[in-house]
Amino acid sequence: MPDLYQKARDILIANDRGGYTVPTDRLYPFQWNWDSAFVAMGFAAYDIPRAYQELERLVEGQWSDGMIPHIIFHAPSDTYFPGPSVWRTAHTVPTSGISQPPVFGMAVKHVHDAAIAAGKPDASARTLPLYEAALKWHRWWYAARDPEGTGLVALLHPWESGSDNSPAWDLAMARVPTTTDTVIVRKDLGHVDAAMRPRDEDYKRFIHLVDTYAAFGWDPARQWRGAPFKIAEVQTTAILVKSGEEIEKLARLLGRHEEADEIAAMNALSRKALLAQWRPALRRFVSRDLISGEDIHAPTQAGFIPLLALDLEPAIRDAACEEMKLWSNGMIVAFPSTPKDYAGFEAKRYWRGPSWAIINWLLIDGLNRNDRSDMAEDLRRSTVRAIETNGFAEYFDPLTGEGCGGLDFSWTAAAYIELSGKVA
Ligand code: 9WN
Repeated sequence: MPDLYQKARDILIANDRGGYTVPTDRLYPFQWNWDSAFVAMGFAAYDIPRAYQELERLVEGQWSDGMIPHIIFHAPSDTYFPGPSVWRTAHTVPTSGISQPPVFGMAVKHVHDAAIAAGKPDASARTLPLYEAALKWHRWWYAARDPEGTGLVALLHPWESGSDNSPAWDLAMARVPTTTDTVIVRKDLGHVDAAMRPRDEDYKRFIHLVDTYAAFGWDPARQWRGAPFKIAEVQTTAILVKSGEEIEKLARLLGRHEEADEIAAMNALSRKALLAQWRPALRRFVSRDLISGEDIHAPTQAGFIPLLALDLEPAIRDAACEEMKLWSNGMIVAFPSTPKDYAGFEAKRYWRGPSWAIINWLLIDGLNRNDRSDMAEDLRRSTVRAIETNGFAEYFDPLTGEGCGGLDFSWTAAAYIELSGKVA
């Protein structure tokens, strides 16, 4: 077995906390939602029961209204802020009160397929409750985060995007007050260089939003009415549709035909809405700020994630691909979360420029879907090379290739297992 493949597996073992995987030691000491979905797909390559378990443990945090929160606090830890006492949610396994990109449906199908391919007799029985959890969660997205039925789901907190300090939120976040009821005690700066993290100003606004929604008792309707930050977002919607397609297939395999039709209708609505967010002059898709009513023009990787969920006509696909090539030009590690000629670009600051293996994973799937296997293969090779050269870092400086943020990172290990093409 090649060394790095083994190293990736060792990282997942080291980050195991009892059937769930923390993103990395100390910096992120709990179970994170989309991290675990990627990790489960990594496990599916060589340990199917453990892959199922990762998703089952995540579902322990699912709320009765269907939301799967972005953090599940299975066990206490004082190395992260904000912890359960800041979130003040009512769930019995303590959780945060917001969600994260719904990669879960993709993961359930991926693990199910691996279980079937391996001839596991209990595959469908073990998949069924996870499929049901996914369906409940998808219904939640449409009910709670698109109550007007537009097809684009909205985020009420930047942490819900998974791209916390993206330049896409700059204008919307500038309107969010910096006042908080909570004392902010940043723990992240004890683990990584402040130059790689969101700024204090960002944290004040992140926590202002948490305080606001906690005061609404985390009620989705009250949050929708009173949210100071509300973005109809293309990356999340595209991931929702891709997962929606996967759970629609599962519904049919499991004989749940009415549910399959219901899911297909949600997917179709969102596909149409996503396509309407294409901006030919920008050669990418854009999100919409629901408070200002305006398009968000700041350039970020999110503008290309819809390739994952849409079969684009050649003119649109080729324009998007040309733009992607422009952004990748001169990068040691593509794909930058913000292009280098944008004023807000910062090569090491988290979601303001760096490249992320899991984003590349999604883009590779999107390029393959749209018959651009040439570009997909380039991106796959460059992602694998970045990890082989710079280690299993949380993310990479696109200009130098330097590994940044947390080290021995679970989702980078999972991406390596998936993208390196190596097998145990
Ligand atoms: C807040 C765990 C998570 C990822 C996110 C990433 C970062 C948390 C933080 O770490 O966010 O959720 O405290 O910075 O932005 O995508 O899921 O890896």
